Amino acid sequence: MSTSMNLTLTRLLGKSPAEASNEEIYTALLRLIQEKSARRTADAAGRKLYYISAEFLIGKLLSNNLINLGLYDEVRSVLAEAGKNLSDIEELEPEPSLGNGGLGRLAACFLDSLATLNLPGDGVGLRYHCGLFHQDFKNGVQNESPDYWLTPQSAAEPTDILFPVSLAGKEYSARLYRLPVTGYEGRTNSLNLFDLDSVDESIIGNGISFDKKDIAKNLTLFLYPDDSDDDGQLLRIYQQYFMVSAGAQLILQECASRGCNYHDLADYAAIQINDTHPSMVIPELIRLLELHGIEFEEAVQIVTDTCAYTNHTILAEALEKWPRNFLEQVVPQLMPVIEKLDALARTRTDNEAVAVIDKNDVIHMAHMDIHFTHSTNGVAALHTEILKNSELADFYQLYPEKFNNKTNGITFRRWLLKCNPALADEIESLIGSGFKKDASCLEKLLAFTEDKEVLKKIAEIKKENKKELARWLKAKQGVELNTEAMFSIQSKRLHEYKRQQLNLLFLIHQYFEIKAGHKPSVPLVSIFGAKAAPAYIIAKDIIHALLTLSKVIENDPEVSPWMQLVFVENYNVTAAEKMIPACDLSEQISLASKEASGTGNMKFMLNGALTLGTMDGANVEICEAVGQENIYIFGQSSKQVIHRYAEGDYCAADWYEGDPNLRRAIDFLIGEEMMTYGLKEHLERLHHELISKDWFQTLPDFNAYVVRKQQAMADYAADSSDWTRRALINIAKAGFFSSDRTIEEYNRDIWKLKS
Ligand code: 26Q
Repeated sequence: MSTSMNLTLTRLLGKSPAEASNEEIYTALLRLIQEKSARRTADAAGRKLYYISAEFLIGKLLSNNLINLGLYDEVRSVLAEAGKNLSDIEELEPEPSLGNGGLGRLAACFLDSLATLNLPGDGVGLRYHCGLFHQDFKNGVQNESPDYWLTPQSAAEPTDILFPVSLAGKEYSARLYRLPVTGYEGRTNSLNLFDLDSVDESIIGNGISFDKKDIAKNLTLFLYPDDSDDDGQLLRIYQQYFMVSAGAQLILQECASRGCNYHDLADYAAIQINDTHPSMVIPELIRLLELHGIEFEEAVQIVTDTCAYTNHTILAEALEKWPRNFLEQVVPQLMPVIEKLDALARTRTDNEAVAVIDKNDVIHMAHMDIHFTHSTNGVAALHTEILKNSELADFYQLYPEKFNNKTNGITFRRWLLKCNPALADEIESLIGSGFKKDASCLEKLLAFTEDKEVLKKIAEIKKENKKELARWLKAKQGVELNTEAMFSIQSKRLHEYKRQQLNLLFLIHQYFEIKAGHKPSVPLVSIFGAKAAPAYIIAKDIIHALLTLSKVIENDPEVSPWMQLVFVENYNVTAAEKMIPACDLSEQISLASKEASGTGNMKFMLNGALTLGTMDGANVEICEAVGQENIYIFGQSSKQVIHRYAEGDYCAADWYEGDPNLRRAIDFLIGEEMMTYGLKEHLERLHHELISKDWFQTLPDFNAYVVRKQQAMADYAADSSDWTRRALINIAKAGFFSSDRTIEEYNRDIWKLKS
């Protein structure tokens, strides 16, 4: 019985926990967290990091904060004694989905690691009223609705700190909100989110539609407003400038209050630009420094020394570029600065390909970043090599010293301690608690790979996690999972390069095999979680095909005992925390060279799944860490893919014509079974896309994928103890993928902060 925690909660509640409702306890716990975290804030000594990002996919905070403040076990037991269940209380917290995938989740993991490592590092972003849309399925089609997360008790505290921001010549006032970021046995930093008081949720109409021109009311309503038209794109620019202008003013104000005279800004601040979305911070800071009387050339040097840029993508279409007239309209005050930056860059090289403003009057944000920051990094070893040797080769030639790699990582506090407490406890009982702060300690688990008792325990934990996922899905979506089956999971944003469609073709192939009497070695439950951008037609068609196939399988008694296809609605951090610990086979099947890193791959590995993947992104480093025998690699290499793109000779139709199995699987999409449950237009469009374009080369990797996946299933069925042994090796080797390691590298090479 923890008397002091009982007393604290009773004080906060004004009554005993037993008498309080779950809502009251939730509010009291938020206040407890506030009190405890406030005691751990401290001013930076020397440089302070500002991680500026359009996304912070933080996920639910309650339990994570309790864990990081060392209160979780005590609170849980006091509540249990009062007949309350902490996980019921967790349910009351809405998830802040302020990001759409890897880049936003990475920012959240980095904040956790910074605070845990006692480094002064704050986030700077936007206080969106609705995070990424809420997804549900109607008639097998994705439907989007607003995802409100702000509640009266919401943890982001408004402040009286306001900054003027000029948008299209009109003055607005950005208000700062602060969210405490608690480190695990570390310090408390802050996530600084800006908002506009006049934003008005009542303008949201059908689904997620709203008047895109009413900036005063719509500015921070949504993360990723639909940008399929000009107004949507302009709104993105409004959002981005609002964020960076207020952010730059906050940074200058904080540094000045610590004694900075602006000439020495780089001694007080390090600014990390998370992809190109916050790139306008460069010209904005230069503009502000000039207003403080600093000459242009010196201002450029100061900003270059202060800022660093991270690239998260090699897809050319995701590299932001804006027509000059868009920026002229929204941020005319930046144009003279951007023009001078363009002219300055042209004095360094006459290579037109690296211009800030190109011949067509298009402004390339990534180019501005590379010229005018001191560091450009990729997010996995292979990704950085591809940037240096192909995508950004011209820049690498110009500034070889600026390029460096920082392989991504994940915080083990959320992705092990929080989401898989049984596994964390088992690890602690085997190797002690050191791994919670020093992930490399996990290697000590290698001493147990031949210990049958340990393997049995690890297998039991996995089984229990599968049952837990099954209970959750039953309650949420009414589906029953066969927990005796192997669980394969592909959860990530829906994108053609990630190739959910390859998994789809495998499942169709498997369906045919079962119908032909070739039963697989083990029943398979294939679980998907993914949101498609609302305007991304083919991505939505892929979701539709998967949902339709799911029905076909479910309604076929010959097939359904052997395979199941489940699409988890509204995949978000909360869902990921349930799914990842229950996974046997982690699907990381992007077209080699296209996935910058991936971070889901790391989460699955840490939770004891084996990876089925291509040699792409961080899969390459996972493969090196665990060894070929503990991972299932298949498919073309990045070199082959890059070569094929360069030659331009890929012809999907040839592959389709040349392989009867493949042809059978693709044609199934428009066959009778699928048409019984699905929509002709969607299925025909996907069918046509696959045989006429297949831009991400699904077809050449199909056979290799089928073979490797069936091998994984056979291995799983043949010797479950050996499977668990290999899973344990994956867990033991996951230490490198801790975001604590990543942050230490950023700090060593780029930020140079003092703890
Ligand atoms: C760009 C222009 C216009 C509209 C939207 C965008 C846009 C929005 C979001 C472009 C990219 C993103 C998000 C990218 C992202 O999440 N990238 C992922 O970053 C992870 C962290 O580094 C990597 O692990 C993943 O490989 C990468 O896909």
